[in-house]
Amino acid sequence: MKIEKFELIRLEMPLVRPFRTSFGVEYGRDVLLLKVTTDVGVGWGECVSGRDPLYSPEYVDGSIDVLQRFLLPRVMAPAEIAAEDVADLLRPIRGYPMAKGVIEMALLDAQLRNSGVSWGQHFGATRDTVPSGVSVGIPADDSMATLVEEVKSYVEAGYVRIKLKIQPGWDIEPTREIRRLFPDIPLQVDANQAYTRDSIRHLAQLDEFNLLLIEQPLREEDILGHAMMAREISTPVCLDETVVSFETAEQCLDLEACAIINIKPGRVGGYLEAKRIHDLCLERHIPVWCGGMLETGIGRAANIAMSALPGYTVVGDISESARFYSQDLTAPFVLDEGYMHVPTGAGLGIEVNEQTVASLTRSLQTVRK
Ligand code: OSB
Ligand code: MG
Repeated sequence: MKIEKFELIRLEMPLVRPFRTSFGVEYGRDVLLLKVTTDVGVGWGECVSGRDPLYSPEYVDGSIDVLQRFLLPRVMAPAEIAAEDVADLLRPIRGYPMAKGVIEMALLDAQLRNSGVSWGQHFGATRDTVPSGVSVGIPADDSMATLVEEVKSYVEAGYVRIKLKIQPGWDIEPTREIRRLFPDIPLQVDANQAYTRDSIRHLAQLDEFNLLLIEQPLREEDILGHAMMAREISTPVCLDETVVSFETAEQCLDLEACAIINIKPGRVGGYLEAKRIHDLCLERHIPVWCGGMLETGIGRAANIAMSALPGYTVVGDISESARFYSQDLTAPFVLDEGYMHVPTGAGLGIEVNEQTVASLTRSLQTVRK
């Protein structure tokens, strides 16, 4: 492919309700899209960095800066490029997996659209629908009634798995209450690094609730601490933030720091790296699932397709557009009896509504070759 230009499009997308985790509250998402124009057509990518560096060190202004200063110039240097070349070309630049991943995503979309191959076909999807789970934030008013109301609405909508966000002071009791009211629903919790090794005995109290997993209880760097916790509690430990690459995934498995991995393509530098981690886990019989980063329909399309790969045996954070947005940037993704349909069109298989994008755009920068 020959790149003609990149467009960095930054939008403000209001959330249908505030999303509160152990690291903060979000009222709207600061969305960064990357549109590439090439000699074979156009491609879209969605960068999953957040407004502030709270989930990971990367944040939207940082992603934009590193894209403009270092990443886009490097991918535009060769006369021709394929999506498969991007990771190696960008390896000398440290960090910024989300910014790197969005370049690869946009180029792969252009490439696949041109060859008539869907995201799912390209990566080896084996199913045409995937089960849908939903991540439930900590209530803005700290009230159990609010949590119960929200969970109830998702169960009624058909979600087949519920994930509760927890933090010190909001953990055992809310989980107990949701388990009491929904004795059979597949349930899991996510701490986003909010605990220390001193909390292992405390978190062992979750063992009685028959949870699918506990996600990222300790600091990102604390692989050993997770291995210690995994030995002391019966709830399976799942890692999210810790797994920033194939190599960290391999170390976590070798050290038995987790029994399950949440693969977020943006966090590991893109969908190709996500596929490598999937393959490793499949070979080692470690179940994986696809996490979410409040994606619009653009990122959601790709995540749904990845979730249809054979190793994704745990329900992902694959909710419908309306879970986060009243107006999506694509035709809305909707639940069909608890399942989402894997897009079948070429590339991401979605059409971006450019009018909606334009109406929500706060800044647009064009980088030409
Ligand atoms: O830890 O999984 C997480 C959202 C933003 C940042 C981190 C996380 C999340 C979620 C939302 O849990 C998942 C989704 O997009 O449905
Ligand atoms: Mg998580």
